[in-house]
Amino acid sequence: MRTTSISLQSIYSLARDAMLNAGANQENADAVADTVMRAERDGSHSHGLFRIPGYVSSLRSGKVNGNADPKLHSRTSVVLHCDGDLGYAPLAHRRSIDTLAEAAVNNGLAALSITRTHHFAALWPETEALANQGLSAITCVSYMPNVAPFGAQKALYGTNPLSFAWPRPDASPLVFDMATAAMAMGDVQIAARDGRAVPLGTGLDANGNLTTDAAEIINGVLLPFGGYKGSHIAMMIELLAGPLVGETVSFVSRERDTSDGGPPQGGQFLLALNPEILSGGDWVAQSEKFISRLSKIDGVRLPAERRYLNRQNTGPREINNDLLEKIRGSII
Ligand code: NDP
Ligand code: PYC
Repeated sequence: MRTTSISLQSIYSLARDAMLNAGANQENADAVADTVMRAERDGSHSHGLFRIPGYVSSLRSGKVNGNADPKLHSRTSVVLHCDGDLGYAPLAHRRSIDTLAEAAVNNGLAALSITRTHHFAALWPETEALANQGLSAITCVSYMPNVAPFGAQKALYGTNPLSFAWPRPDASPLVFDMATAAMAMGDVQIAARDGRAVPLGTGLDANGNLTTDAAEIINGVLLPFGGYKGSHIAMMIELLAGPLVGETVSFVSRERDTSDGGPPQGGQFLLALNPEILSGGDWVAQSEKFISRLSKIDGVRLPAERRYLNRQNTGPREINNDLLEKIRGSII
């Protein structure tokens, strides 16, 4: 794989210029570019610049509103709703997360439903931001069908990621962020692009056979992680990120999508929990004792550790040459 070394600032500028050029206004372009730059910074490659061609396609097709003006309002003191105005999710997050945090800080917990949005990114930016305000957080989104429910060979679920974060007063939050498919589709696509095999169990080819060939899986179907248990978590996410928040499930998202290469319209569920109020104040010593015990076990590493380590490196990142050429070529 041939790559070019480019600075984080240049990654941000490239993403922003691609978005502006495809019709996004400054605020929407900035919100997406910042998310993309932070993904590359942390080594979340399948959700960094790799996604820009899809972001651009859906702006150009008119499916996604590049001038979205997401509106947040309170349904109750602990239930907030953000109408994404058919834009990309990062601007809806910018306009909602602090208010969600404030509601959870004051009331012990709060939920946010986001509708009419297009999510094409990692989820850790949302949960990490809430944990940085002293809260535990859970969020999930669905997508379009590319994962077969356990026992099936046909897709019904999206790759449906789930992220959880836990606040640590003297350390970076504990965060996991994972697709409920055996592998995120973005990583399968990157493996196919780079000619790499994926582990057996990742997915099936178009004939329903297990394969390690990433390209065959793209034409076939992904499997859920962890057999029927992961499958049920994917099912839960369909309901939480769809009907619960006033949006829809992956197969309906596909039916109304224009197949322009970008993400479909969908919803997002976020829950913020204040351990200070829920525990009555005695939570830090207990959770730190647990995390310390966990991290000291031989062979264990904490989720997010890899990303935090990458984040310490402020130098340039290696970006695939074909991808760079494609993004630069899209900026007319
Ligand atoms: P990974 O399987 O790479 O990682 C899942 C989680 O497990 C991460 O928190 C990761 O931490 C942690 N982890 C990985 N390896 C280990 C290990 N050896 N020991 C302990 N913890 C580990 O992620 P996925 O491929 O499942 O998902 C990638 C991204 O794709 C996510 O950010 C997800 O949000 C995004 N996605 C977005 C979708 C959308 O619709 N918007 C759909 C599907 C996926 P660390 O990061 O530190 O490695
Ligand atoms: O990697 O599966 C994925 C994915 C879907 C939408 C955004 N990322």
